[in-house]
Amino acid sequence: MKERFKEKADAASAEIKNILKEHGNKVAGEVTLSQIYQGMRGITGLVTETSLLDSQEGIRFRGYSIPELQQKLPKFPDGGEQPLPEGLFYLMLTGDLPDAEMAESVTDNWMRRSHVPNHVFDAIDALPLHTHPMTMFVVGVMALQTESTFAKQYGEGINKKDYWDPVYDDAMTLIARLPRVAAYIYRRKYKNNEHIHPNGLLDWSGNLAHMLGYEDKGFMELMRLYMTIHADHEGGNVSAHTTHLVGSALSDPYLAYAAGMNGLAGPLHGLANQEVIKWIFEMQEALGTDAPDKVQIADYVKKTLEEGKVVPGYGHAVLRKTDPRFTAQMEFGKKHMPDDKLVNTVWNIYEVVPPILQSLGKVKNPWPNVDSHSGALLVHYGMVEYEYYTVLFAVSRALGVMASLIWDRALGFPLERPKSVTTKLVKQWLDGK
Ligand code: FCX
Repeated sequence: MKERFKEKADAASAEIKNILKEHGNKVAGEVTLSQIYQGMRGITGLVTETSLLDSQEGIRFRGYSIPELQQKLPKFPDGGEQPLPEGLFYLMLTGDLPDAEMAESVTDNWMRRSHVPNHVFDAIDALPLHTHPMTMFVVGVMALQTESTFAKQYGEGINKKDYWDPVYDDAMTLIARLPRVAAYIYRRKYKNNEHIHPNGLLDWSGNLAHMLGYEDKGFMELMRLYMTIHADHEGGNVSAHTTHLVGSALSDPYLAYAAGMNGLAGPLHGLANQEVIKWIFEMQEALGTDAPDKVQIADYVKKTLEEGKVVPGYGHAVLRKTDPRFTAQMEFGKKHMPDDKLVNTVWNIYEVVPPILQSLGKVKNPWPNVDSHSGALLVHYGMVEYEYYTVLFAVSRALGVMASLIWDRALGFPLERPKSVTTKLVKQWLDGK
């Protein structure tokens, strides 16, 4: 994989140099004052090679939609139907679809790198048990940073042409170690601090499921799907953009990823997956039923809005249709648990919420995003500890942001530093000064 990547990156680097030489002054868009003040929506200002988001169609990874990935990526040998995220990582990094052998070599590589040093567990253990799992996770990642090859080689004076190499090494090691760190947090916080040794015969996601304590083959398949669909969502979302931005200061991959995951831990981004289940549980309690009907759901949604809160799991900064990551999970639910009450409630919410949000007249996308479905599938298999859910999102997101960070360094992208203004200056512009 590494050699293939290097070939591709050298070719892409030469191509980009030529594009910039010939067309560097081409105007790619204009910026309005509203965009400057309102979250830079729609401003193109980043290059991210691993995936591209279309507002109508959803995400494509190197040109492949989620259904195409489910069809074309290698599966786990014992009758697996969901794609192996190892294959997705290979695809995002090299641009090529891997065969089963290539995906397996990624699994083996990560298994070899997966030993987590003891001080990482000590750092997590130093936190009180009520600490949020995402805080524990980021502390664990920061403790892993002691192992950074990039930080070490930079300190020794590496040539900038070679930055990508230790970044590749760090990215691979970091991804390899995350399942153990994530499982350790889960077992410490919720399962009496009783830990489960890795199983070297399993794939990256299957082994995560095993170390979490879930041996059900359905849960392992869910983890493969989950780790694939949450991996990447082009470059402008908070976690990907932050990782890229911090990495541009030549902070090593551990520092950059930890920064990105602090962004994922926000309720408008990845934490929405815990908020959805929390909100549904609260609704069930308020209504005194675990199977509310559509009228009851509609009333509860209106109450949520009247209290000045968002409906978690709905809306998106870029998407304007139902998220295909939602649809992939709905199909998984229809196949594996069609009669599950909570999953059916998620589907009823899907029928009720969009028209209500549309009627507000200000919500640009009334449709569900990835987070509105994921929790109900986890609850089905017994994982009810919803505060933990964003950690699973974070493990998956490492695949996309690390593949992109390797590309960033291979393409020699510089320090990111956009211009900011003051309102005083804006008023001077408006006065024509
Ligand atoms: N419920 C209630 N109001 C909503 C809403 C929702 N689900 N989604 C958007 N709105 C509101 C906004 O709060 C804003 O109100 P305001 O003008 O009074 O401030 C207005 O509609 C316009 O916002 P809009 O332009 O449509 O959306 P943004 O691009 O600003 O924000 C997010 C996008 C995702 C942040 C927004 O839709 C939201 O808060 N959704 C709920 C949280 C969520 O599910 N986040 C997960 C997103 C994603 F999938 C992920 O990162 O994991």
